[in-house]
Amino acid sequence: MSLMTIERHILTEERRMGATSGTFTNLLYDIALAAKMISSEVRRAGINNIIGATGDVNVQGEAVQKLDIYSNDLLIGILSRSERVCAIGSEENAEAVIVPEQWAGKYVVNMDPLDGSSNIGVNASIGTIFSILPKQSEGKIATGDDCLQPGRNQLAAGYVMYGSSTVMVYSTGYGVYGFTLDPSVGEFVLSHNRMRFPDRCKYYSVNEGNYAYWDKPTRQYIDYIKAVGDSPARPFGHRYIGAMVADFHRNLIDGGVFLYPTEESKPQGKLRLLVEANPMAFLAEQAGGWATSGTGRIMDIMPTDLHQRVPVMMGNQEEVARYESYMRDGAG
Ligand code: P6P
Repeated sequence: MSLMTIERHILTEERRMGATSGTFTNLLYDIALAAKMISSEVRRAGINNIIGATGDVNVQGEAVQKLDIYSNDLLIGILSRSERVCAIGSEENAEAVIVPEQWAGKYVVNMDPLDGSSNIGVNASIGTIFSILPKQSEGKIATGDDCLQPGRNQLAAGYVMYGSSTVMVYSTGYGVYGFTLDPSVGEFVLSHNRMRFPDRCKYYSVNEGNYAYWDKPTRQYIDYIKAVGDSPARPFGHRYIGAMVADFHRNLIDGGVFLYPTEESKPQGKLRLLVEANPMAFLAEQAGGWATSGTGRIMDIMPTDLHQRVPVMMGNQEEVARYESYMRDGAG
């Protein structure tokens, strides 16, 4: 039986990208290594006293979990000493981390080191999200603006889901591939080859508790997919776990859409453009889906702030198009 490990797969992807320096391959190796280490901590969180909040609040105004800090420090430590990265934009850091000249490389990484961390205490799925971009600024030392690039500039993106098993999903622009961690040997092994959204949209993922706060077109769209009907077969099932990675992963495998729309108190939605929406939008498009802010392609948005938020609807292409028609014209 020929096992395709993520390391071997990354090598084939790098050749397809025409990148031969090995730097890109090594960067993805580093992220896979960090994923294995975070997975080990997540699996032991209830034993090694790493569950729970630190008592701090992050730049997002959210309670910081111990695993957030562990994951963020680990990824920054590995990436900033890898000689492949020049700047890191993290959900946990107010400013971009600029790598010193002696360690600086040619790639930028934007990341959410531990997404959905409110799920830690209840043993529900959580994830890591990453986005890899080219350095744009002149000179060896990056600037914070190197992190502020539109999603269409991404060279690669992916996520790690710490669920019933640990799965790493990534794309370098040549399709989406999923690897399951075999803890007995510590290897990510190819388990989902060329992932594509199924044609049928089976699920929708949104926090229904916020229905009263949504704009009217969003409420009308959700009412439509909950109504009994054909073409498409409705109502869609509702699945929402409070971690974007887990909801996205289920919709990618079973067919579905994920939404986090604007609300009265969240005029730009909740999700962060650079560390959540853009990497997941890259994967959505690579898997034959689409990703919109409701009024336009997420990956075309020109960022102005490291932590700017964006309304999100992504997944099944037909449903994303339908939602955009509701947002443009009212009821479809
Ligand atoms: P709510 C996690 O905090 C996150 O950023 C996403 O992973 C998730 O989809 C969303 O927020 C959940 O937000 O308001 O429904 O709890």
